[in-house]
Amino acid sequence: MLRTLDLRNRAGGDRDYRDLLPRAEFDVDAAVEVVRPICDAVRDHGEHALREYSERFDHVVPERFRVPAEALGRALNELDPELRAAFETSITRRRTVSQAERGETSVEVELAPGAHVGQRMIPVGRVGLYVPGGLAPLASSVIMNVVPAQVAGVGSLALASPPQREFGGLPHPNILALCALLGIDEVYAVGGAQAVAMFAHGVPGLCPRVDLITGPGNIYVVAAKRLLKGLVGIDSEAGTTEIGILADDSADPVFVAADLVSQAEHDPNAAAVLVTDSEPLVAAVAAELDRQVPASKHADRIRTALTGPQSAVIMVADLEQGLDVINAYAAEHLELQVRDAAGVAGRIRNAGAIFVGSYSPVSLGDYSAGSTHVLPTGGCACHSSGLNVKSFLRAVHVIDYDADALAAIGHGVELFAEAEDLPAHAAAITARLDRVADRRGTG
Ligand code: HSO
Ligand code: ZN
Repeated sequence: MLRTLDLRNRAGGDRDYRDLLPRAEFDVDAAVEVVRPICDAVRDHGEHALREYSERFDHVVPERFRVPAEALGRALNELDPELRAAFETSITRRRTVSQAERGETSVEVELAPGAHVGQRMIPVGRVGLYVPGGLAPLASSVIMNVVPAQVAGVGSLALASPPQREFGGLPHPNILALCALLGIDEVYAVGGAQAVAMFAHGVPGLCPRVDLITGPGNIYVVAAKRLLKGLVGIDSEAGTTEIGILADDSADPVFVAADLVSQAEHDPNAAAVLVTDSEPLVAAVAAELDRQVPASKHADRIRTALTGPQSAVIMVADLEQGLDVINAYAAEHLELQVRDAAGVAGRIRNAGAIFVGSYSPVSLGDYSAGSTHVLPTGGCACHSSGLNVKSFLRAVHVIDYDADALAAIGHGVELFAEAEDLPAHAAAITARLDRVADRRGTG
């Protein structure tokens, strides 16, 4: 089912492989032009525009875009107790890891007597969290967005998710139940680019504008985030799901196939890439895919994803080449199903998240491992991080020099400013040095 790309005779470093590796088409710039009029209309016409796009894209117009408190309470009451327990486990684990992520919150350095520079981590004031509806409404994304934001100390949190026709224009009940469980009461039944525009511009009488928008979404959501970035902050541009697996002949083909299938289930454009030096493993995985795919509920989109140009088996000569290739690919999710997986994990430089060994499948991380599932896709893992507590904090430097401390280095600053031909910068220092000199003269 997966095509094979044989790199065994192509020696190179990880940068050499980047252009050879398969990747889904994700033309955000083209989608930006599609969403521009939508975002402009939400800015200019507020709820009126939301109504029009809801009708057009969601095929339902919610009675009220702000989900009433009773609907949140009802969803929680009607939640199956066992599922509730599973939600709670996931929340607890993500929260425990988030608290550790927060780490040292402020630093203070004394550079010389009276010369202090500190750094304070200040939470973003108001955040808009987006939870997709799409092919499968991802209730787990509520946890992945909300928990780190709460642990960071964000004061005002709003969440938007598309209205669902089958639920009378409300977001999926599991999404609402999770909001209730997490204490989020500002929830909007608004989806797609419209939701991003609502958060970025604000809608009078409905939703005050936010400072930062986070969360995954389809290409139109990503495009709207790209368009409105600057006006509002965004997290990374999470695109279609990807799984990369580095496996050797010790890997279990049942697990490897199941994990490739699991992420292919998200979307016909999802990417599944297996990097291995073992021909017997490739044969066994192929046989497993032939068995597992037809038996899957979403066989059609899984098959489309696995046979698409973005997915492949990549044959490498050995583990060393496999590491170069997998570092070049910079997978959103990377599984290591190799001997000494923990040792190999230490040699991974580019991946959104690393899943170590046969019993840490991506599906575990999608729900309950304690890690985030909002991760950089499309190779962005070589420069960006997944959503975490720090995504909701700003590092603010605090500069506190007294007169003597400034006087001690002031002349150098004046010289520096003059070297840049910015004499007014120098003058701001000189004014103070003169004052210190006067005081010293009279003192
Ligand atoms: N694998 C997806 C997240 C997800 N999977 C949610 C299931 N539910 C992107 O990381
Ligand atoms: Zn998933």
